[in-house]
Amino acid sequence: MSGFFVLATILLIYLVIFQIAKASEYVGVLKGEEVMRKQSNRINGFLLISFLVLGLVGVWYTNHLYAGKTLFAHESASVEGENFDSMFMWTLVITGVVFFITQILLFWFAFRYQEKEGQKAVHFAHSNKLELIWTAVPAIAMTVLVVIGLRNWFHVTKEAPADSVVVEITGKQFNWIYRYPGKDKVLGKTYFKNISDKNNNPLGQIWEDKANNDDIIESSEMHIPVGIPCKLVINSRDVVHDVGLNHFRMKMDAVPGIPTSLWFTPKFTTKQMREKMNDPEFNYEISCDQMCGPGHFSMRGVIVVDEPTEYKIWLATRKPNYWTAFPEKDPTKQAPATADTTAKKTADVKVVTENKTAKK
Ligand SMILES: [Cu+2]
Repeated sequence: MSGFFVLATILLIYLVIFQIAKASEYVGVLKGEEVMRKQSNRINGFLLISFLVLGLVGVWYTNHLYAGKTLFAHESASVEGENFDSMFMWTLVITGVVFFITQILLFWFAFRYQEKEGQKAVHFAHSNKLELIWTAVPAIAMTVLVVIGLRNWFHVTKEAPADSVVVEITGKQFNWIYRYPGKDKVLGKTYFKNISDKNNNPLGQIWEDKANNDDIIESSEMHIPVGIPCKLVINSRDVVHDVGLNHFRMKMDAVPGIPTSLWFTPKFTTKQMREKMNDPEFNYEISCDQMCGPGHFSMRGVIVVDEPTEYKIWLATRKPNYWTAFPEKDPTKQAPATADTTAKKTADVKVVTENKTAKK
């Protein structure tokens, strides 16, 4: 019903405008075309200058409304991200200056130089000087911006420092899977046809590759240490996703079959950031920045930035995915001969016996 009223209102508004236009046309015929044109020129001039003033007030108001909430809501949480912040600032300053100059001139000229008695516009078909200015100035400005952008891009996508912590992050509909290379510091090879959630092989690890035996897989949170460069190897299991790390000012597409990578150095631990932001609930987030399907909105990942020692302890308590896929290879599940309590031994023996029975 409300749809019908909206439609009827739009139709009525259209009819009113149509009638006004028609009426003013008749008035024009009565008054004479010359008088009518001058009058509408004055109205247009006034409307254009009002638009300029209202537009500038609108620009000021939205900036006032969103100041500190969108861009630069907090300082970059990564060392490399600082470069991106200053790049954004420079881009904003340059495009801002151009915006104000061009928009003010555009509307002011339309108002100032409207048709007037005895005033005639100068007309010239060609000016080398003008052409040179309006080609060279934007070209130089754009080159500066592009060069700054490329320099920052090459910096975070180049080979990461040798002491980097490596984490592989794989997007899938609709969450993220994190993999750590384990003690050998090598991520084992994967093959997409091996991917099987049922067989505890969510990334398709090739078990013949021994580098896979100590790889740790996590799906709840990604932990990284503060102050140490972190290299992300980015993958996708299905469609194109995008790892968005707005606190660190980083972002990279996750493309199936084409691993991408970037690196950054976290400046603050999650704990420090909670104090800084005065928000005990604060978490570093991963957002999927590429529309990837109906569950896209739910691809929120959490990054926990720890002190290096905390990180080491956390990592040491993780189990390789190899043990999950092949529980019989898990040494912690096999009955240890010594150094354990009798109760534990009995429990382990029971597990082993059960396993054996299950196999039969
Ligand atoms: Cu997505």
